[in-house]
Amino acid sequence: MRVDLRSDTVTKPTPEMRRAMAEAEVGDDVFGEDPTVNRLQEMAAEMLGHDAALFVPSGTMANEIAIKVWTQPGDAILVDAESHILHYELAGPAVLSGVLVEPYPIERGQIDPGEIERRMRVADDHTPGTTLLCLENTHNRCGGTILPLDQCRALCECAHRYGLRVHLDGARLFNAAVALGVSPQAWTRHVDSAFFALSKGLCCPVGSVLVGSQEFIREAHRVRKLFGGGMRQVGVLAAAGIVALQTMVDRLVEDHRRARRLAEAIASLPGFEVDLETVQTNIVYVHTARPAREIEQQLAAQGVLTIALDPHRLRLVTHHDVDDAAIEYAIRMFQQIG
Ligand code: TLP
Repeated sequence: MRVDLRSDTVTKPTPEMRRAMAEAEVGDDVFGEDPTVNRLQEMAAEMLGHDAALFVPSGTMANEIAIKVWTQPGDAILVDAESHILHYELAGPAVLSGVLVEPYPIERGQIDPGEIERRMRVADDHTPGTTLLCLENTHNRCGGTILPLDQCRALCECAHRYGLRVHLDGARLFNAAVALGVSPQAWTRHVDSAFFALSKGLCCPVGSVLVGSQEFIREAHRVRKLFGGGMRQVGVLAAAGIVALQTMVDRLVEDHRRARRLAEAIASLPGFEVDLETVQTNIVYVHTARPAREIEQQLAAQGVLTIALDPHRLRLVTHHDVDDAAIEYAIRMFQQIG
């Protein structure tokens, strides 16, 4: 058996998506003339409660476009110390936007607005001005944790009080929404820009959607071209995104249920520890007594694929293409190698 728990990015498009892709009406999207892309963007803007949206090739590009639009070279931006932007985007903010990235602490997905306030810089002859606060929900490196709604509101209020913009990395925003049984707007109504990924738990082959005001999206469209992300008859991809928003959101609860089952079973085994409180959606971090790389290899030999992210930390992500039988098999393999 092969059970791929490395990431929800490994999901394949469903048969319904493939049909929609084959039949998609298309046009030149750089001219704004692809009807399928336009429809996806309208749906996304409405679901997230913003005026406009832009289909982009990846989540990384969505974050980097937002940073570019909201800043000037020499500005400072605040990102949490475990964020995707800081860890996995190749210093994009420095390279692409020329900004100083200033990390603030996050603890098991929790952020203290006081820490944001302490790091706020007002521009003068010596100091770069802070112009952007970035948030992440769900939080990848904290274990798929959900940004508490009251914390989101408090953080945005604090940032706005100082004239900062707020961008939300919502790669897995729908996981958070489904887990709490609320609309994604519960978070996005407070922020100036946000994106969600289609290519993770929602199973699309490619794509993310960035939302914001008309003015923000107009500028984001220019920056997308600058970054080489202007695609042409891309309705063939957007068509899968429409199917995803219609059919793949509610089923994310299944991924969460399976992540919990996996987490509880592994937590009971010697040599492994799981902080069950952080298992709120589809990500499970396992702390390993032995080197994580060794466990990763032993599991892989049995067909269970995971990622050793840190020397003693293994990441497991549940998704559409991992069913109950696959989860039980993975648990048996943990028992066997333990
Ligand atoms: N995350 C990937 C890897 O890059 C780590 C994964 O397997 O989880 N924001 C967040 C919170 C993400 O988790 C990711 C992807 C991105 C942005 C970037 O999205 P893509 O891969 O579409 O550029």
